[in-house]
Amino acid sequence: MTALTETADKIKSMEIRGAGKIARAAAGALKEEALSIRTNDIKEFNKRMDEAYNLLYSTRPTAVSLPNALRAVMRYNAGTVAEARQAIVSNADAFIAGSENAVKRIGEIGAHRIKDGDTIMTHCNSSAAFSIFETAFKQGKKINVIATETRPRQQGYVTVDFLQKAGIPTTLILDSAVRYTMKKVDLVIVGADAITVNGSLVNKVGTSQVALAANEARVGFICAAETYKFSPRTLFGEMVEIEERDPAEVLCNELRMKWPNLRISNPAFDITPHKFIDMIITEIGAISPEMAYWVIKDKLGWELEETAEANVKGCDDEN
Ligand code: RUB
Repeated sequence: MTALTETADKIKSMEIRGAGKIARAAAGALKEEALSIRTNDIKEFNKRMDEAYNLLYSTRPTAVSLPNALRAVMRYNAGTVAEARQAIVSNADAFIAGSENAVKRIGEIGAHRIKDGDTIMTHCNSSAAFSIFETAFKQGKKINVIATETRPRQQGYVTVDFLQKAGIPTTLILDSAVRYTMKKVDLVIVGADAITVNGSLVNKVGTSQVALAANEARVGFICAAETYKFSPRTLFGEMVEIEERDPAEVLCNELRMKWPNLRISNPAFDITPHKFIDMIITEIGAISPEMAYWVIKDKLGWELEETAEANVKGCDDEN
């Protein structure tokens, strides 16, 4: 097993999970692959890198950070293998460092939104959301974080583990207790797998229910998202694919055999409409969801050009 296939397997099996970590791991795997390919033939090298790209791309479908990271690393135009290798290594290093800085900056910006004594609800496990909690706590704000269990993979336990290790007062609740508990909450902060061009949020299934409950209770709903989680392809009308996962995550084998005709649906993510989101905290600032178009256009402009070119090329091919 190579470093590349090992990373692809870990993303697929969710040993590496969470949109930011997936993106950084994929960037690192492309770098390792570039360093390990033994050829002086640039065509052969490019072919092997394309295969690596495709393998990583196919691991999980929803987190837009993954294709954005892969494309950022694969932006090279080289005549020799040495040049190509150098460009990939420097692109990957820049992406990973930029991503880590973005999470840190989101923590600093987001902490301004937290008041001393706030009770904050979160769902699933998000490094960007945790960065905000940790920064606010280190600033001396006395916060209490309510973490949902997040069935079926219990990412809430990961969140609880982070929070407890950081010494932050934490309460764990069942997903079904969100609405009942909302009356004690001052603010909701969640992460993102993707932000669409109209500012809607794709995140762990159940996020939209948390947002609805927050809206009903007039509780602010904030999303923490690095700009590489914004989806350029949604500008061209493409939808973000919602990952459908194994029914075995929902019901044990014994019960599935007992009810052989039972259908099980296990979507891993859902979509929170922009009207339920008060603010998106990015590394370039706290913005309203309506500004998603500008982030895609200005911050991911290069990505957009390439997507547009690909679309035009696709049309020509069909004509
Ligand atoms: C993880 C999830 C997280 C986002 C943001 O889903 O929905 O909220 O990925 O995380 P899964 P981060 O566990 O299925 O990957 O802020 O760490 O990028």
